[in-house]
Amino acid sequence: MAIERTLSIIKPDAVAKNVIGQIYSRFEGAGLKIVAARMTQLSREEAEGFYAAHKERGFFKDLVDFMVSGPVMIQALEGENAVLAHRDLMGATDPKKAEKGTIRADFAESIDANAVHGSDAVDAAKVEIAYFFPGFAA
Ligand code: RTP
Ligand code: MG
Repeated sequence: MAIERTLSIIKPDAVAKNVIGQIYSRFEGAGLKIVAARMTQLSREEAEGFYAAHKERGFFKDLVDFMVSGPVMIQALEGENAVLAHRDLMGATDPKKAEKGTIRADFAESIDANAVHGSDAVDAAKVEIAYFFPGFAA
C-alpha cells in the first residue's frame, strides 16, 4: 500500500453548516491524517486558478461564485491510498447520486453546493497541495 497525500477542501456550504469537525472525524476514522490545514476566504483569482482545468466548462462561473461565497477549510491529508480513500469518503459529485454514509450524501445539497473537494489523482494532489501550501513538501 502506498502512503499518499491528497488535497481536501471543505467548501463554503459545509463550513456554514458548522460540520468541519464531523468531516474531520470521518477523515480520522478512515486513517487519514491532517498534515496541513488553514481556513481562508478565497479570492476570485485563487478560485479561478485552482479550477483552471474547468475554465471552458459551462459551470465554471457558478463554481467560482460558489467557492468565494464564504470561508473554506483547506487541508492536506496523508495515509494509505489517500487520494482514493478520500474520494470514497466524499461520494459522487452529485449528492443525489452519492452513496449513503458519504460526506456528500450526508451534508451536501446539490451538485454546485457539494460540501467537499478532493484531488482526483496523486499528480493533481501534488499540484493542488503546492497551490495552497507553498513550501510544504507534497
Ligand atoms: P471536486 O473537484 O470539487 O472534488 O469534485 P469532483 O471531482 O467530484 O467534480 P469535478 O468534475 O472536478 O467538478 C468540480 C466541481 O464543479 C462542480 N460541477 N458542477 N453543474 C455541473 O454539471 C457540475 N459539474 C461539476 C461541482 O461542484 C464539482 O465538485
Ligand atoms: Mg475534481
